[in-house]
Amino acid sequence: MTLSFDEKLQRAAALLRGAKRLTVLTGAGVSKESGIPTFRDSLDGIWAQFDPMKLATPHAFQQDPALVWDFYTYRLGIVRDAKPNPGHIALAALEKYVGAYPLITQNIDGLHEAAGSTNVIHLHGQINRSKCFAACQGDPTLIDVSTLPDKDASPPKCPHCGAYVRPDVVWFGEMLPLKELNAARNALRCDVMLVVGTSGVVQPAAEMPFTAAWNGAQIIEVNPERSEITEVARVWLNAPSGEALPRLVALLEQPA
Ligand code: BJW
Repeated sequence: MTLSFDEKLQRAAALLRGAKRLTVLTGAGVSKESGIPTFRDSLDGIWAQFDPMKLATPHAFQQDPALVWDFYTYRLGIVRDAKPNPGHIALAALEKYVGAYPLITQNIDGLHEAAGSTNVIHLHGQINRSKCFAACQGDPTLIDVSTLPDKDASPPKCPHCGAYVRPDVVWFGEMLPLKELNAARNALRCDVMLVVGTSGVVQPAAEMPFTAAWNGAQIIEVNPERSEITEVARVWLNAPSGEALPRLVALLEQPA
């Protein structure tokens, strides 16, 4: 039976109303309506313009630190100009109805906190932070670049050991930060998982909805396009998150 979009919204709202433990997983799609490009959209995705193997691996940084640093400085500029969109705001407002819940994000832009979400788990780091490439004082050795004498260098050097400073993001082939990874894995013991704006191709985030479903969770997906997650979704809201999420949260304000 094919449900209308309104019926799917009602079904998703019913799942959220009944949730005892909700977890949310987000990807680049949730920030697209804030003007931050996704990675894999075929026309305007970041990887359609730039080669990830030349820009988002430790090897790439060792080969050409200036190129990689400049790429992230350019993207930091986009992030600094961006504001949370109605999708981020709806996810923060959801806490009013279900209480504070773990929000696992692959995004590095900080827009969930800017919208007011209180329990954000950053799986892939944060672009507005920098750290020593050599992790000389432990992992991560965070560096406040604005205080460095060579802050305009591309890239600046670590004040402790002289290694290059790099963005505090997770590149391909790198381990995810252990504390965040453990927090995310604990959050997979939930009864409802809302998955928003991810293609579901990058591990280990991609396996998380499948693990949650295996643990008994009902999966709600918000994504205008079919993704690797759609097959496990109980409800697929095929619309942009800036439209679908405010409508979903508005339904929670009404009596069931
Ligand atoms: C909307 C919308 C709207 C549009 N509303 N939705 C085989 C070979 C080599 C490596 C591997 C391999 N198999 C597995 C690996 C490991 C690798 C991996 O998964 N690779 C795959 C690509 C194959 N993973 C890793 O390396 C990870 N580490 C790891 O596994 O460690 C263990 C290990 C260590 C050593 C050796 C072996 C294992 C680390 C992954 C790090 C990912 N980093 C990036 C860059 C971060 C920094 C930066 O920003 O530059 O993270 S890559 C990029 O992809 C970024 C994202 O967080 C991540 C996920 O992307 P996301 O969010 O899903 O975005 P898109 O663009 O893919 O999708 C957007 C979606 O939104 C689409 O579905 C749209 O339809 C939708 N959308 N508009 C809602 N308005």
